[in-house]
Amino acid sequence: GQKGESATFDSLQRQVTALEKNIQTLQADISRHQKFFSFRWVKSVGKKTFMSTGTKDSFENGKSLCTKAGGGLACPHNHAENTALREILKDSEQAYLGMSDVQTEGKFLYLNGRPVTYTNWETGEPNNDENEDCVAMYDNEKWNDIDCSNSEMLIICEF
Ligand code: 293
Ligand code: CA
Repeated sequence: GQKGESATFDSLQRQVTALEKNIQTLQADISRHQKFFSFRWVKSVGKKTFMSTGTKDSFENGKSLCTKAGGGLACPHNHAENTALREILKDSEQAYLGMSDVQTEGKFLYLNGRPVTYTNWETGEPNNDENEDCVAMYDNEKWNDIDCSNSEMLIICEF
């Protein structure tokens, strides 16, 4: 009868109102978490997210740290990604990039073996100064080839 239908309608309306309130709370929580995580160590660009724990280490240790976490060593493939990565660096910090020319001097390859397509070298780099096979980003967003065993490089991973 009509009474039953309107009781069902009232009940549904209350449920919808309650759900709307839940969604609002969740959206506020998500927004707060996004602000918290993007404060320093996390930068998202397109479908990629760069993340650092603040650890400084060598190229090999950095690679394994990122791989174990389910990602890879940060590797910008275009200007937008390069800028996002730079935003994680504090003044005078440097970070290893996921590429090297350890196989053939002067031929930089991504860690999957494909040739590097986007670069942002500092003037005069890469200079292979005393045999440098790895690449690090300076805090000015530019790249320098550098020794792979330098353990003072910030490790930034990508996911
Ligand atoms: C040389 C010349 C410097 C340069 C440096 C780096 C080392 O010392 O101008 O900054 O190499 O390329 O990776
Ligand atoms: Ca160099």
